[in-house]
Amino acid sequence: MSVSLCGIELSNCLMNASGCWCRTEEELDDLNISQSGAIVSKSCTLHYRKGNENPRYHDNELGSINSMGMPNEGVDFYSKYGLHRRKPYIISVGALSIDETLKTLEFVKNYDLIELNVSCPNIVGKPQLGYDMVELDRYLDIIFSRFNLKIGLKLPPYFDPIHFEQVAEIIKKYPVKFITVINSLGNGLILKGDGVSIAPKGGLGGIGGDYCKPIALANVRQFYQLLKDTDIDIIGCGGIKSGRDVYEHILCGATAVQIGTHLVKTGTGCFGRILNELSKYVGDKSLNEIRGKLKVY
Ligand code: RRO
Repeated sequence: MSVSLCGIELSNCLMNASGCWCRTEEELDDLNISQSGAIVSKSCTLHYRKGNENPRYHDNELGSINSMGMPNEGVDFYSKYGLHRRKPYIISVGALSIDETLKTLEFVKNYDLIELNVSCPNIVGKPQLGYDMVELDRYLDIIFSRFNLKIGLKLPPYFDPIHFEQVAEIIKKYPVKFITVINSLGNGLILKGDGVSIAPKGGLGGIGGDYCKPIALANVRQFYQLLKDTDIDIIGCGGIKSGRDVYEHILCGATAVQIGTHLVKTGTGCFGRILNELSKYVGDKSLNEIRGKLKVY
């Protein structure tokens, strides 16, 4: 079940999605002793950030909605946590302004990989960078010209073939190590009774869980095909709650996967159960043999 992600050995292909069970020291400690193959931190900023007003998370039987607003302890905390971990550690950095991202990256230490989050849908007044091709290109140009770090990108869901092509072309210009697809489906709405279920932005928030799986699989698949001639790894994220879901992400081209809503709902025990289920689909093959082998007509 072990995999190599960007040259780093993981005991298995499962990890948490950034934002899920990874903000506080207690949560990170839970991940550290869980059966996940790696830990991903909450997307961090230069300083502590309170985030949006409550209630800001709600779930139902099909998934979740959140508008957390990137609450986090600040980069120094997540960097220092890297000293304690006993498995590969990915620090997620929230891409707010370019100036802040540059300053934050200066402070990132004690990590294996950086996941640059260019897709948070919940910052009031700030569009998702991943949907602005010109700005994304400019942003990456500045970052990669200043830093020689192992950086991957957390991308928003794309829906149109032309957007997949445009993003893939931008990514290929830079030494991007991996992409994580997808972040939550931005600005959805889940009702609770006759009203909204969360407070910020009039109830709009990022949608996770079962709602996301078909879109996540399509994003993994499309980027797998478009990035075939590179060594950029793909981390699948969206709608994973069983071994079968992981298997589907790997068939579409994922090297590793992240678990979000299901982890929040059920806790870190889900990693062991999902691994057990996955082993039945994988049999005596390696994950490398299965990756990308989606059958098509
Ligand atoms: O903190 C959040 O509101 C949040 C972030 Br940074 C993100 O990338 N995706 C999401 O659904 N919520």
